[in-house]
Amino acid sequence: MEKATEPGKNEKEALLREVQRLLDSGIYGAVTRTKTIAVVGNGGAGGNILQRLHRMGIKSMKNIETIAINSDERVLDLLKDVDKRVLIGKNLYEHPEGAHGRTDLARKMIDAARESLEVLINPYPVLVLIGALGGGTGSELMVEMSKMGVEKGKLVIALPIMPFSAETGRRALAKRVMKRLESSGAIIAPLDNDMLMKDERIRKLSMAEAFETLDRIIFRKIREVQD
Ligand SMILES: Nc1nc2c(ncn2[C@@H]2O[C@H](COP(=O)(O)OP(=O)(O)OP(=O)(O)O)[C@@H](O)[C@H]2O)c(=O)[nH]1
Ligand SMILES: [Mg+2]
Repeated sequence: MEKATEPGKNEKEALLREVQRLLDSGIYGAVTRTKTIAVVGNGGAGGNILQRLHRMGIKSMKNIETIAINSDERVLDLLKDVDKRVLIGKNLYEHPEGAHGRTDLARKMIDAARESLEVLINPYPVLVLIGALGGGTGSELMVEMSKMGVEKGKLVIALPIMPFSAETGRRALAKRVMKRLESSGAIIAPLDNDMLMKDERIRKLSMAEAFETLDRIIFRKIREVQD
């Protein structure tokens, strides 16, 4: 990662323009002012889950738009099916590659992109936030996007995922982040990767298959929100 510099005005304006372009594109125009739900994938896990929800047919639900936000350019570029992909951190790094588990760094990247993120969520009265806690970007985005949405009077439903207990440091960080998320005013439906270790049948699956069982739970929860 290159050395951080102060965010330049031009780069901020470029991100704002990019977000405006995203909003002007795609199905957005057709469904403006209908009750569109933004399903937002935050950080690495959030984005990957969102991409898998596309494979599971999330777009067959009405009035859903998907948005992935991450500070890892390469990971974000892989999410081909997601409606809108928003890279943060470009104000601070030429090629942002995540926050390396550092919430302070993630917070800086979010602060530099705050204006654009506010514009991004503006059209949607309902936000469903997905992301795992314990890393840098997803943790901070879950908290900050929740607060931002609630402050703007939106219905915010957060689906935070606790990391495995075996990830000791991450689990401890996730617990602290969860407390902050709880005071954001969002409706919270927590999920836990440990759940995948407890079930005998799931334990026999590969990691990818195990994650898919959690994806299916998330899929069902989004359908409940949509109904
Ligand atoms: N259920 C589920 N959990 C995941 C998945 N991928 C990662 N995780 C969990 O998510 C936690 C956080 O990791 P990431 O989402 O990659 O972290 P990040 O938000 O990108 O944070 P930084 O890379 O530090 O900026 C991990 O410790 C895992 O426990 C996934 O596909 N499904
Ligand atoms: Mg990451």
